Amino acid sequence: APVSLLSRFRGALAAAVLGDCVGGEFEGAEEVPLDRVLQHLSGLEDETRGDGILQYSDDTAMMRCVAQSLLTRMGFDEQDMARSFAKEYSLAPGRGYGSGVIQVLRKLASPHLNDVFQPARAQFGGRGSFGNGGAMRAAPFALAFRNVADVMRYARCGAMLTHSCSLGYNGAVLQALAVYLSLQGDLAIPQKFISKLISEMEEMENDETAHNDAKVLKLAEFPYCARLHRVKELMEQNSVSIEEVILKLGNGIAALESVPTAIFCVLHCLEPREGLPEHYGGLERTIAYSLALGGDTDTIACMAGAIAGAHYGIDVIPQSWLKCCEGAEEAEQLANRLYKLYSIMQTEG
Ligand code: R7I
Ligand code: MG
Ligand code: MG
Repeated sequence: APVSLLSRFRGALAAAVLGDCVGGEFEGAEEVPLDRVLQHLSGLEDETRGDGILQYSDDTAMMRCVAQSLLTRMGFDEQDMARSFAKEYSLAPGRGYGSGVIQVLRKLASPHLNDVFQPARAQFGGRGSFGNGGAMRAAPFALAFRNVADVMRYARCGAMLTHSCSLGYNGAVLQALAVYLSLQGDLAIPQKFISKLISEMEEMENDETAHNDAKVLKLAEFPYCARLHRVKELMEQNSVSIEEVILKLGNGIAALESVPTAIFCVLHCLEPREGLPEHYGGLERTIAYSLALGGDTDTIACMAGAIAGAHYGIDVIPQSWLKCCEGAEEAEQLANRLYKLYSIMQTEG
């Protein structure tokens, strides 16, 4: 049966939280044997584990702020979103935030701040952060706006509240775009999906600031497009090793080293793969595969989860897995509310 749009909305946010919660176990691990991943995941089926035993991290905390702010303001309001991030951080500073972004979040709490984008611009010697913190929370933008230009524009602005380097905010744009296309059912034709991502990112990266950042950081001229072309090449290969994925796409905390990787995880797991249990569906494969890459596992699984969840919908996510994740239920509720907002926008044109 076709997957309803509401099911896709709920799947996107719930699977993002799932990825964050189950990925926390391996964050920063260099190599994660598949056996350990599968053991970790099958442990979630144990009834005695109790509700919400796996805590969410900064990825989910900030994604919730984005969704909440888009809902209460019925659109993007930078002041409100900035305040929401700052408040969330002050209430729960121990969620594993990046070491740089903490300074931004502290400054955003100041009542005397006029320009909410200024603290982000002061990061890392004035170039801004290229971390994946903008991308990890970008999914709700794809659920809040009808057309692709708005999704991209506001995902960019929302990321710039903490990540002013083009590598940081363009990673967020790419992640929001991937979720958006997945919601539309575009993953049914993977080649079309990746080609659309490349053509949109060609436009995003055709920009003086982006070219300059790429040059300073000694990257290809169109860094995201270059990575997406590698994703395409890996898709065309008969077999791909974990080592090759890490080498060609990365698994690190930089947005460039993780957003294209998350996209690859989803595409690679559309089909059954050797080493992954036969009873796993695509969503379960995507989560397991993301963890097996090691590195920034919570964030890569969170981003891959959002894209995959938007494709498969909520109904195929194992209930036992969701039950173990703190905040999974709230994510579904936020998705329900975003769906309502989306429906209103649709009728009003
Ligand atoms: O990007 P950010 O919010 O971190 C997100 C990550 C996710 O994995 C979360 O799960 C959490 O664990 O953290 O936080 P930032 O502090 O902006 O960036 C993360 C890290 O990337 C920084 O602490 C730096 O180590 C590195 N980094 C940079 N290093 C040098 N120069 C980011 N930008 C730069 C840079 O310009
Ligand atoms: Mg985290
Ligand atoms: Mg992380």
